[in-house]
Amino acid sequence: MRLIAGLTRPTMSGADAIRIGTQTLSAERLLAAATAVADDVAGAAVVAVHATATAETVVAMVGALLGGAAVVPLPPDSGEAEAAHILRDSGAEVLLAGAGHPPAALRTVPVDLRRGSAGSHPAPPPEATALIMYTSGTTGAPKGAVVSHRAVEAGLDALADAWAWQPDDVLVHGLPLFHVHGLVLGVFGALRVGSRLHHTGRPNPEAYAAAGGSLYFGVPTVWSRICAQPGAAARLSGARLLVSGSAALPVPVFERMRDLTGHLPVERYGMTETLITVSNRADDPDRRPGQVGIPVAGAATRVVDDEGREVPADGESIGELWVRGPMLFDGYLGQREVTARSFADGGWFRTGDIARVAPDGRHRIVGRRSTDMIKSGGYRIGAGEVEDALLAHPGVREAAVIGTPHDDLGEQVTAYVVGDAVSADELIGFVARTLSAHKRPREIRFVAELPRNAMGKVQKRLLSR
Ligand code: MLC
Ligand code: AMP
Repeated sequence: MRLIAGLTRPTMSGADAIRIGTQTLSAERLLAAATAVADDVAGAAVVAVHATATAETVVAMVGALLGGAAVVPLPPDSGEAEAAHILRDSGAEVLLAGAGHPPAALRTVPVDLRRGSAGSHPAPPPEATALIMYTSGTTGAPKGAVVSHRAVEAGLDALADAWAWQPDDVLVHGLPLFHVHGLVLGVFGALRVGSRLHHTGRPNPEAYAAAGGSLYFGVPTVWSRICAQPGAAARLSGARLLVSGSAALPVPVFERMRDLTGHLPVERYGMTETLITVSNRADDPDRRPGQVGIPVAGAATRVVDDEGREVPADGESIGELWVRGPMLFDGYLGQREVTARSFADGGWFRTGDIARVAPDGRHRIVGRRSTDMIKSGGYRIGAGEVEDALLAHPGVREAAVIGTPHDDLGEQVTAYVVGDAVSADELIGFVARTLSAHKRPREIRFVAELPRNAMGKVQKRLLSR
């Protein structure tokens, strides 16, 4: 399978080509165990994977892909409502899970790293769906972004070019295995390039420092925590490239990284729907804080005003960023109209991010069109989804959710609630159990009423940040 072509590289020889926490896998073991999974799921079109940060998850995903299925990563801490939605909406026929997964209303097949099969399965065509990744919009339940093998391959090849990512790199990160960053780049990137992977289990500064890799991935919260431990940061000075993405890297964190590690971090910009479309390059030492770089190979961008007219690349004019390229998704599963609305003529995807471009082509992301999209610790969280979860609690009469500034997480989920005799802790726990822990409000502000306009619509701009 082309997606994992790097597995046969000489760099992947040895018992620990893949290291996840304390688990190790050789390329041969991964392929044998994954082929056994492929035998198990043969004939299934859509397979969900309980996506813990374990070797079982990697084996399950590779196996499902080898078997010709589309993989749906299920965040392991998904609450009942979120998990039920993802499994139902995706049409998953089987759930693959390691030991200790919660019971699911779906045929569950255990993944065993010791099994093996020498069976063969026809390679999926480039247009086949590789992943259906659930991602929050401004309202409603998460939508499934349908991403093809072609898109993943093109996206990863473009990054290998931008970052001079070679088989002799050793990739280190500790990000979750159910989003683009940790999964597509952080697992499939290594398997495609053929560079060894060391996943640290959690993205802890000590674990990053001890890993001794050449290429490191982190979200800004991870880099900020590493910089708060100068001893750990200094141990990254021998790396080749430190890459930050999924949210804006604050200027002081960029500067601390430079001072403590001697590296100018490589910032890059992407989305679930588009994979990574804009990045700084390894061969360009002129990396400045706040700049996310230039379009990667095969990608193109436009920055447009409200009428869709391109604004000048003068480093000043701002507009919505549109992107195009072979790494884009095919659409939202079962949502033809929403998909159509998210594209402009010519195959341009409307990102919803506000950007400006300098005359030399370097991009900056300066904000988002909607206040209802929150980025907390690099996780994308829709305000509407959290409001719906809060409103399902009997003690909540009204709820309005916004992102407020947070030193560690970038933004935190803050909920304004009109409630009846319910505590903040109760509501925070309720959302964590209904959706997932990272979507829980970090703060509840109880109010007598929400500010509304004459039409009755909540005026979120009047809620203090
Ligand atoms: C705390 N916990 C609770 C809880 N309070 N659980 C239930 N109810 C409560 N009330 C638990 C959590 O389950 C978790 O357990 C632990 O406390 C800490 O969780 P947390 O609060 O989420 O940790 P935090 O410190 O906030 O995490 C920071 C972080 C995390 C950086 C580690 O935000 C993270 O992993 N971010 C990465 C997001 C990411 O990969 N985004 C990429 C999107 S792709 P436990 O068991 O887990 O310890 C993308 C495209 C692109 O954006 O461009 O890349
Ligand atoms: P997700 O769908 O979780 O992949 O989140 C995508 C969003 O993350 C984008 O629309 C941006 O708002 C944000 N994002 C990703 N990378 C960056 C970056 N380098 N700088 C600023 N925002 C980013």
